[in-house]
Amino acid sequence: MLIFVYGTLKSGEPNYNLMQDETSGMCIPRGVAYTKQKYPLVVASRYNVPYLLDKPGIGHNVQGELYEVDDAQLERLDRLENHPKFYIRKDVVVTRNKDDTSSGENIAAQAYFLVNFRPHLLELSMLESYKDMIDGKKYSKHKDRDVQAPLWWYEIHTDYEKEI
Ligand code: PCA
Repeated sequence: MLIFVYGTLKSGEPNYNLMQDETSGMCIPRGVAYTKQKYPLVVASRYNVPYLLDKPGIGHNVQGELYEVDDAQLERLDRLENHPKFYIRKDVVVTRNKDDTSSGENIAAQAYFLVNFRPHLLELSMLESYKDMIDGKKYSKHKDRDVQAPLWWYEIHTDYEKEI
């Protein structure tokens, strides 16, 4: 299947190593793509994590990268993204050309969305394309976090109560 990555899994970003290590799964790059619908893409929470919010029609036609993955690689990505507890992997339609978002080809892929997000996230600045250190916000990798999931998830999730 095709997975559309828009955040830290993109080439050059902090979790890209997961897309490159072929020992535990297949992951073939299939180029840059854009969501056909607009979505809010924000960087939020204490660890400056990028989130694609499941709210079509707001934000930008988000730029990302397509990868063809097998079940083993998908399982690995699902583990990193904590699907389906934190992000939810859902269908998304993308296209190769930025100018094609209103017509043109439809490519069926899946992406990791934040579904149960707190409304304040919609007040943040919405990106067209993620890059670590945007607005000085540096992403913290899981191993560098002082508070582990799900204890800090209430910051962005409606499904978790404040625990710390
Ligand atoms: N990793 C996934 C979702 C957000 C993130 O940082 C991605 O790059 O698509």
